[in-house]
Amino acid sequence: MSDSLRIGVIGTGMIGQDHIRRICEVLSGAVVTAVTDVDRARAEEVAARRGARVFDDAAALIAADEVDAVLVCSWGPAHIEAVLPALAAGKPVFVEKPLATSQQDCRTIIDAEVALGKRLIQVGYMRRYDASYAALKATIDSGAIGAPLMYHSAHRNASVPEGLYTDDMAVADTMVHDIDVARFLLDDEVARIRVIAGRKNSIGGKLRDPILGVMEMAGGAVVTVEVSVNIQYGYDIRGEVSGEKGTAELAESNRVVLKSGDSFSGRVPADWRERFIVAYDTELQDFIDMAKQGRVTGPSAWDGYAIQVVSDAGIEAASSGEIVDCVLGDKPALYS
Ligand code: NAI
Ligand code: ISE
Repeated sequence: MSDSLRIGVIGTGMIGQDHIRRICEVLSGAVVTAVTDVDRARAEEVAARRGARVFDDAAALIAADEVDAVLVCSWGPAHIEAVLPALAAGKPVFVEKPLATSQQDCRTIIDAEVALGKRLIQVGYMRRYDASYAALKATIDSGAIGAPLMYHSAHRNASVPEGLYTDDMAVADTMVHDIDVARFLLDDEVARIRVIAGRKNSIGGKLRDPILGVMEMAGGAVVTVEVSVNIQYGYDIRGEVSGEKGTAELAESNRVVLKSGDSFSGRVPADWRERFIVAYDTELQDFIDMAKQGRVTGPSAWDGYAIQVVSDAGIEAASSGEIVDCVLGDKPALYS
């Protein structure tokens, strides 16, 4: 391997281009040598700007000598067709969330990685790399608030593309991040979930918005997650853990509180690219640093699978109104 990790990017859409920008302009130790996209013109435009080569498809890109590691930024249903060949080629692979779009596909990926005997997959659950979430986790682990009893999360998007964003996506595309954070903060798996939809935000048209997910962790802690996707005022991410002898919550993410006249105010981020910009940088730098050593340590295929199980259960719970169990089965030793 050359000094720089040579990365091939599959999917040059919104987040693919954002990750390419950070690899080329912000991070160290890696270069983008190859890209592919089913929209060839888009891949060519990005490649021309970044000095990369365009490949016909994911298989050709993964097989290329000039690709040491793979970044999968295509649509969710296409993730598995890139992750499995990358594993078979023994190349570290960073795959954007979700790992795959069915539990069976996630299991197939886990089986392939377990058969390989080492971790090569990192899933793009970037909140674990956010300094505020890391501080919240450290506070819980320090014992300062005693045993955690409840975690309250709010995940509010200013708006979503009308007609493209569906009811199920509120769970499968958006709540998945909060599910990951709950598992991370509480160091536990989700045992069951209920999803409540009350009064609709009329701005969202027919969309079932907002929703409230209520989860019970295996150890008994309770998690609530508000997902709102038409909140208008910005991208507002909140989290508070309530423990036996105290509470700990994410601080506001803006750096300055302005006091003027008789009020105070601060900026609300526009979207996830602004709110989590440093977390995305940190997760990818971690991937690059680890991949250069031939291993991967970030959010794992098991995390991707466990989140998919809860996401599927959440979608079922939202349509049935019932409490749905989340059954994971045995966790392979590779992920312990
Ligand atoms: P996008 O639609 O802007 O880009 C996806 C690109 O993948 C498109 O250019 C499309 O032509 C291409 N593509 C689709 N199938 C392909 C295939 N089989 N081979 C090659 N290219 C293919 O979508 P966006 O927003 O960039 O999302 C991509 C992925 O990133 C999704 O899985 C999404 O959930 C995830 N994402 C993660 C975020 C995070 O906060 N971690 C934020 C936004 C997206
Ligand atoms: C998007 O796909 C993401 O992953 C963002 O992090 C999330 O906040 C947003 O709701 C999703 O649509």
